[in-house]
Amino acid sequence: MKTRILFLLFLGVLATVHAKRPNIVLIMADDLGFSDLGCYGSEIETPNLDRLAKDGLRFSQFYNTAKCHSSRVCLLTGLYCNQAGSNSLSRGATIAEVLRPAGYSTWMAGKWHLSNQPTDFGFQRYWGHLSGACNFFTGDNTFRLDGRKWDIPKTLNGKPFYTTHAITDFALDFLKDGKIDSNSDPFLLYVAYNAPHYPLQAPEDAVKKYKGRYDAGWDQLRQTRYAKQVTTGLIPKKFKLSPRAPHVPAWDEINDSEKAWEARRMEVFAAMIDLVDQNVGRLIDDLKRRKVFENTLFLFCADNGGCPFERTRGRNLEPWDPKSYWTYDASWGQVSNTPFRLYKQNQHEGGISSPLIAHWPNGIKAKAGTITRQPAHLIDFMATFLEIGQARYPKTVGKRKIDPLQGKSLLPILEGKERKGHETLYFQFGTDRALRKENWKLVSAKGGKWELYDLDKDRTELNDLSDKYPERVNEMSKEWFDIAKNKDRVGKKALSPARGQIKDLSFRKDTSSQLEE
Ligand SMILES: [Ca+2]
Repeated sequence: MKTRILFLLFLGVLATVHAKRPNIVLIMADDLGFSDLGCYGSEIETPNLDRLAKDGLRFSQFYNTAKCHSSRVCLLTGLYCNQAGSNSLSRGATIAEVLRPAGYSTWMAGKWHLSNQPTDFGFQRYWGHLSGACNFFTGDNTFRLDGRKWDIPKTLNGKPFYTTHAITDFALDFLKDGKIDSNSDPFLLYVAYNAPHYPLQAPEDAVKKYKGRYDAGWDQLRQTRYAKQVTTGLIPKKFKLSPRAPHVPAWDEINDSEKAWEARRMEVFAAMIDLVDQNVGRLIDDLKRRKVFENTLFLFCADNGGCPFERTRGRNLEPWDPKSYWTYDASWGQVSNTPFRLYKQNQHEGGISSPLIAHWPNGIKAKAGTITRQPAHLIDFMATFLEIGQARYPKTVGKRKIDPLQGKSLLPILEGKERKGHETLYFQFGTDRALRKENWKLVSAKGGKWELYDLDKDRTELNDLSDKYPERVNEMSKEWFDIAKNKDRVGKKALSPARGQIKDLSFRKDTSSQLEE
């Protein structure tokens, strides 16, 4: 009898522990730079995300991989991109595949950008596009709903179709169909917005809201954002604002018609982020209405820094015309990445630094509004979810043999403690490379010369110390090649030795001839 009572008590304890496991809403924006949210220095209106940061926790040194697909692999698997088998995920288990057996419902809405589809990798439900980028008004032929092809309608739920809205609509449908309330099983909802990735497209009223706001140009805006980052304590004053890149002209030197064009494309970029924030607000409202907001771990991050690629075509069309295809380039890209250098694809801080906002009233013990300076990486999500979801990291999933977990749980940071961080953080995309070891960072752009920075003194990477500490460069580069070859298993090309010179990086291109089309 006694044993039976004890056993029932044990079951009771188990049930209570299980009841406390949080829901997880993981949101990733696309090509959104370090400074693009209000709470990271921006003038773009993001009140919903700012409130999450104010009541939760912000990271000042959170890293992605500087590129779309590789960041998604790290986020999903807790491994470095090639280590996980890159797009194929052949050596990685996904967060959905580990949380599902632990009793979580697993849903995803938005951009996939990897092999097969999310429903092949543990997500019970999925709506979105498998492609890396597509038209925000007319989509493409890669849209899927729960594994089946999905045709883009003219309107969805009474509104003209627009991907950012639609992603949220389906995320809300999943919550509704799952009958989510405070008694239901926990869920993982991964929302991958395609905004503000190009093409820069947004409904007319959303763009008009920002009319005239960028007329002062990029030089002044970088100053303004930097000043806000310093005032709010996000960036210590000792980190100087990086100077305007040599391939970007001074705002004062470009002519008036160019200024008008440049300001307009930033208005659209801002509108796209504004709309992401409004849609995050819809998710928050719904979770509150379902009385599950308090026990939901909400995470918001981005996959890479601001994008430098000039790919505009259809410059003569308005950005709410589905036939338009605008991009911004390195000039505003550098604003997005304030105060850092370089862009999407580069492993300098401008490419790999992401906002990370964490909000979870029942779980975060750090003081509301804390800015943590502890370095962390996308690979840490898996370890965090295993811990809070009481899930198991598998050795195999189906026929896939899974590599040992690389990330470390963020839970100690959420609880306001110092965690034992990563001994090294490794970065690679193409021939862009970096290795971070405590305060030291070794980095090379486009297979160019290794640069060495002391991130405690110089996070904006202005003072290259490689000539001063050749042995450290030697040691760290050896370690980079060792990880690249043996752990990440990158291809041969990515292992080519670094050259002596930094290759010229040129991004700007004149598109004014398109106006005559
Ligand atoms: Ca991206």
